Amino acid sequence: MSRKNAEAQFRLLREEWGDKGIDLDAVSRKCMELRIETPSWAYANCGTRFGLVKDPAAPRNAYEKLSDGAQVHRFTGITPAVAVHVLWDNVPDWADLQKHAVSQGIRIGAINPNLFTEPQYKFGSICNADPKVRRAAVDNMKNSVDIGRQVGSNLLSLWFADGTNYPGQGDFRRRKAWMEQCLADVYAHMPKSMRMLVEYKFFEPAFYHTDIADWGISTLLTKKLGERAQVLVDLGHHAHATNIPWIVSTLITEGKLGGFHFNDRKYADDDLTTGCMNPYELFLIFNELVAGMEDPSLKTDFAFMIDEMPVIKPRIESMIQSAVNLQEAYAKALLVDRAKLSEAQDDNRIIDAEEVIRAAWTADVKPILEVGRMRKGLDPDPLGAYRKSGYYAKTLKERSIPETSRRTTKKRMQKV
Ligand code: PSV
Ligand code: MN
Repeated sequence: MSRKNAEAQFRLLREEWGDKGIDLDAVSRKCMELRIETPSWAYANCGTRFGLVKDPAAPRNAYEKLSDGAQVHRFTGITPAVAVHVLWDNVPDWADLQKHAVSQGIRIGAINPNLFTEPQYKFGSICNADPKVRRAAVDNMKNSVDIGRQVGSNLLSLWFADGTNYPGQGDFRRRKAWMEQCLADVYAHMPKSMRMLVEYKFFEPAFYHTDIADWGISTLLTKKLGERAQVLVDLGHHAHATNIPWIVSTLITEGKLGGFHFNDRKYADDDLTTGCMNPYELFLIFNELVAGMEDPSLKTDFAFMIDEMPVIKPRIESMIQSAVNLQEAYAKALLVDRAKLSEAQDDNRIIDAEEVIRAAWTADVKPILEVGRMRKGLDPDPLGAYRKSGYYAKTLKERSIPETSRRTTKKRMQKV
């Protein structure tokens, strides 16, 4: 849509929603204040267990991953941080990597220690029967806490592949005790400004049981640990038909919703573009988030992160799509007439309640977001503007040169 058309449409919508008591200028502003982290691992070459899908323009090290992440922020204006995986993104000097990020207009976000790739974790990390492996896992997490301290990141994001494949393979009770001890040790090492987010996933890589399989066990663990330990909800980590909006609402009331790994799926943990399959569910999740944020009796601070693997899509474009889809879901949730909804709920007027939700869900929010971007000096169409920027062609050319022949990045790189 042209800039003029967007403005004209926005004015019409502003009048329409203004009559219903909703301030579209505020909605547009809030949507531009949304903050979402993108994952460093989504920019790199990634694949499935059937093989790696290579992109010749893919970043070759952590510096280049952050440069790519900066592009998403440059065009969307809402993704100013990139989450890093300690191991996949290892660099000799994290402060230098942060300096690079800042020079690109972004920063390092959540620190994710990797507790599953190395051979020592074959039988698990914090639930491993071998105390030496549990110690290594704790040290690895403490190292991530220290990296966070160094770069000024306040989020330690934890996911454990721990589980068993066969009945009888492990002792559930002993594993739970080991897990609690290890996490308490790491929690005590965190500075007061840091939060620990504990992610759950019901299966994979383990196929019989997983030690942190659902939000129930994450909540139990984080409650025992303390206020700065919270649950991380990854949208791909539930059985089908699980009501995620309800989980979200419940966690908010308990002060235990720490953040999200946004993505979408058709089958299991597909890690597809956020909002590509179940946009209505995404909107319903945001509906609960907004309800929670607008409730003065609740304390909320959600870390919004994307966790995707754009295996066959151009990575930066895919991230822009996800960020925009998230912004649309948020915009729609801000349009829900909460007073009207509450009245209909109290009177058991089911159809009226549902119609309030549907009025927001079916609203055209594109002009609201386009105007919001223009007011921030951005192009109203982030994907189109990125495509026109020529960044992909530029990196394709640069990154086709073997890295060993490039002095600067070679010095910095340790592991892709
Ligand atoms: C596990 O499936 C997960 O969702 C965790 O967040 C990991 O850190 C991430 O994917 C990348 O493998
Ligand atoms: Mn995840």
